[in-house]
Amino acid sequence: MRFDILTIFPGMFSAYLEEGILGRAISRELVKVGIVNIRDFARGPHRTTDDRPYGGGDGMVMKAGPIHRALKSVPRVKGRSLVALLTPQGEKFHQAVAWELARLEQLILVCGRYEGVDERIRHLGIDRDISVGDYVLSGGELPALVIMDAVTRLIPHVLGGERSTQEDSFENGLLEYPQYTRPRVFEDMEVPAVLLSGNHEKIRLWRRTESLKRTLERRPDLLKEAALTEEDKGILAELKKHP
Ligand code: 4FV
Repeated sequence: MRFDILTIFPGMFSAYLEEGILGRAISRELVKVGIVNIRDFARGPHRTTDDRPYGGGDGMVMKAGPIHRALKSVPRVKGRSLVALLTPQGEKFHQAVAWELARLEQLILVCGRYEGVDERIRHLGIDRDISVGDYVLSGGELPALVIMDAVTRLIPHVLGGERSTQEDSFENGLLEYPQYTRPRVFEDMEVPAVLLSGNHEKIRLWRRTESLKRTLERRPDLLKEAALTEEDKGILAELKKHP
């Protein structure tokens, strides 16, 4: 998978691309990342990438020209390639979208700054607008990193044998169950005995019950979409009887 990032702050990415799961995926060439500095495609003595909004108002708007030229400079990978603009006005990013994007050969992410980008850039090669959440950030760089992280984890072999995404929150439409590790007692709090029992069926049932309980308490909206088994429905009925 290849990510190409269009930004006026390329330095914001370096550290994140050298560390952790993303850094390792890049060093193992499971993922390639190209960073394009939009300012390199700006013209004029000051190579400006922004200007005042037509119609007045506060703040500045990113000019279409530098973004358009930067976008045209990105070599397209054969196969499925998509250009997304990160914006609060976009479709909401969630795990199913991450899976969809993880099936691409190339994902090009355009990071806005200032009050946003000139609307006309949307008609010049942007396939989708994506939002990582209903809040306003100072730029699209963090959303780009969020999407790169969530998508990279889903690429085969990135997580390696020791880890699969199957148990992740949202993977099965539910929140994940509580996790514990050594020491067995911490601050007088003991690890639930079932987890030390070695009884895999009991452990599986406890974890499923805890997932359903936590989802019912914190995100009941997810239960509508989740693929629930008859066993799940039985557990939920019990949970609702004894909240
Ligand atoms: C954002 C979001 C976001 C808005 C104006 C960048 C900022 C500035 N992007 N999900 N939430 N973008 O807040 O994706 O240009």
